[in-house]
Amino acid sequence: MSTHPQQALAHAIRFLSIDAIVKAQEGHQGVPLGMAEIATALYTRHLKFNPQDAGWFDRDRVVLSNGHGSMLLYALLHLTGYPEFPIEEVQRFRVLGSVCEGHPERPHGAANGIEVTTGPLGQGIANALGMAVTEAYLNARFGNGLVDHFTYAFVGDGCLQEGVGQEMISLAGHLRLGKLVLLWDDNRITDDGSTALSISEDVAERFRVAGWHVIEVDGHDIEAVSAALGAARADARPSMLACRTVIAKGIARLQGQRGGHSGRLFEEDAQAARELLGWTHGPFEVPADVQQAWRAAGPRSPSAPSSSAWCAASCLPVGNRCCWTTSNKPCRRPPHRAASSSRLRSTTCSRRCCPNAWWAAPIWKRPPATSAA
Ligand SMILES: Cc1ncc(C[n+]2csc(CCOP(=O)(O)OP(=O)(O)O)c2C)c(N)n1
Ligand SMILES: [Mg+2]
Repeated sequence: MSTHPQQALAHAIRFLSIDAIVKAQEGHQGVPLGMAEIATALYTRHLKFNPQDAGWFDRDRVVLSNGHGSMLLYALLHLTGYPEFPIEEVQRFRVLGSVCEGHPERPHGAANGIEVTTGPLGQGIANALGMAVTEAYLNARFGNGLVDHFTYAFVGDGCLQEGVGQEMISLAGHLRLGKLVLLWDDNRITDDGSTALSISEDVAERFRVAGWHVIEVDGHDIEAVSAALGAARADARPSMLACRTVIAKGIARLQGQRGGHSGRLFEEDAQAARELLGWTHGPFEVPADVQQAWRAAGPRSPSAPSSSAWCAASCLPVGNRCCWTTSNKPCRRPPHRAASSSRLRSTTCSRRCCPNAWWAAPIWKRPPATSAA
């Protein structure tokens, strides 16, 4: 196993997932164990987010299209410090009423870090496409100072076998949605067994011919995944990282096999994984240095992300009036609420302080083609 300095961060995802699944006596370990390094690279090096302000408008979006791997998301939300995901909730994985449900559920009320309800394979990548279209439109309309975020989606083999997946590939390539990045868990296994049983085409090639930027990478190499994410963000085309992974990595009895998807895990598997990976900590225990490194991931994000900081930076005051409020007080509501759909359609703004340029900007146009790498 790798001696990368961040390897313990990935293992924290692994062992929280194993412990929660053993306790629940069911769950899908294949995704969190196979994508732990990918998620570590994304959240600690690239993602713009603020656990203390989960609904901050200009946050990067993360969609778990392979929603059966929900423990990946819950472990991340716990480790990075989202208040609704204390360790007690992780321990209640799959218990009725827990926020850690079998598949992620976006709450009706305040944002908690789950961007969208996922479960039907492929649906999440269509959701991610919609989010990326929205960002591109609002970015063109309001400018980088106000709207400038990426949409990342974790996707599995199953998502890319669904019809909706192909529609998404086609439209995102056509629209050149450069801020859409898919992270494909290319483990060549589904719950039916090897993907060779059901698909023989070159999946990455489908993306290439649709105008995507495709990078093939070892999904267990944190450094390589991080470099690929950097390249993805710099490219004007939508990007797909084909991350070669081993399903259920760390569970010797099941890894790389069909049973890795969701075969029942027992205490003995958890113990064997601890020995295999050199994890000396007890169930649901995250060592302080690892916990600290995870907690630093959100504040590390650029732009001091929070609704108030972002709003203060985005509002252009006239006198001491704030663009998004009628009072002299600082912004209370982020513009996405003030900018209702009817106002978005209008080309003029009733607020004195709002630059007409924002509203008069032409609706989003497809970016020009760039030369293929
Ligand atoms: C539309 C749809 N059909 C079937 C399922 C049931 N299902 C859940 S996971 C899964 C297999 C997914 O395989 P993959 O994406 O490769 O996940 P992995 O086994 O790698 O975790 C299936 C068929 C589903 N969730 N949605
Ligand atoms: Mg798979």
